[in-house]
Amino acid sequence: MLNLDSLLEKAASVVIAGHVRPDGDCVGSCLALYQYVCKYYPETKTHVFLEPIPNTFTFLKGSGDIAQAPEEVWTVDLCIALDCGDLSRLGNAAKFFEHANRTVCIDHHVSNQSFADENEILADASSTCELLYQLLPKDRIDREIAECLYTGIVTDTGVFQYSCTSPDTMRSAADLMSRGIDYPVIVDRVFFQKTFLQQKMMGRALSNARLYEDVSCIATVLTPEDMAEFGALPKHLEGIASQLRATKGVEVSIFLYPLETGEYKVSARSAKVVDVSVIAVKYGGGGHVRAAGFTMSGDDPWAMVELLTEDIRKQLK
Ligand SMILES: [Mn+2]
Repeated sequence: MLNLDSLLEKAASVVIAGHVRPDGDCVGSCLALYQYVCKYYPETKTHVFLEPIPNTFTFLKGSGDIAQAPEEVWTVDLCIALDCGDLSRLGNAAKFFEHANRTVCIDHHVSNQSFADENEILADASSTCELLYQLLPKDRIDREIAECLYTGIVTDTGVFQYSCTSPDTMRSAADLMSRGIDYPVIVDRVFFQKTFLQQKMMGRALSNARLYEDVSCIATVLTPEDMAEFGALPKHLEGIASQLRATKGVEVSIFLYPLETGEYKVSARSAKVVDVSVIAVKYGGGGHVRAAGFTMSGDDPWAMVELLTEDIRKQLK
């Protein structure tokens, strides 16, 4: 297994970064490692670069130190990418990765091609936070680090519900619970609480949904008009893809929403049979067997859905 301490001991400067549009596993793993480096390597110049994080995660220690990767790049001794399936998904922080003296990648995306000098990729791990928990010395995980790791595990397992949840996941989470974290509050904040605007967007997304019974698929689209009507941003759409997937009798759920670039972001989920990561990779995205994402361009999002139902049909044959 990757020995993080042997790398950190030699590094005078460290940049920690995660994927664009950071989720709970990305924020949790980056902040857990950031706190670890700050606490045990106080002399090291440490930065954590992420795109703006959802407000949900601002309760985690160190979140106030997160910055967006600056335009001007400098060379650091060590750049660590977390929860990031490929280099381009690091966004602006990719430049720091490319200029770093040494690079590390810690990730659980099945599509990860091991793009760093040192890679710890475990597709069987529920989350990057579970993997990072395995890598960190247990006697050095304090309550605040445990909060970050637990948050990431809760996010990526849907509160220990998805099939990525293993006995090892539960053992890791159990140990983290024993470190004094307020786990009911974390679960409620991270997974269940929604703002009024988020609830309204959920309602609109569900009422727009269409059922494609021949391929056991439910799909929905939020249009730029839907977004404008409520003044909604992509960050207000958390949880919609999972809610769709919970439709009885449905194998695949597809959720499309517009990005500022004019493209559509596609979130795909599956229940048992279809490997949505295969579909995601076909369109230049990535992810996991049961949850994957990518972008598509065009004017007619429902035509994109039609295209995707053909990809599903091929797998169902
Ligand atoms: Mn993850």
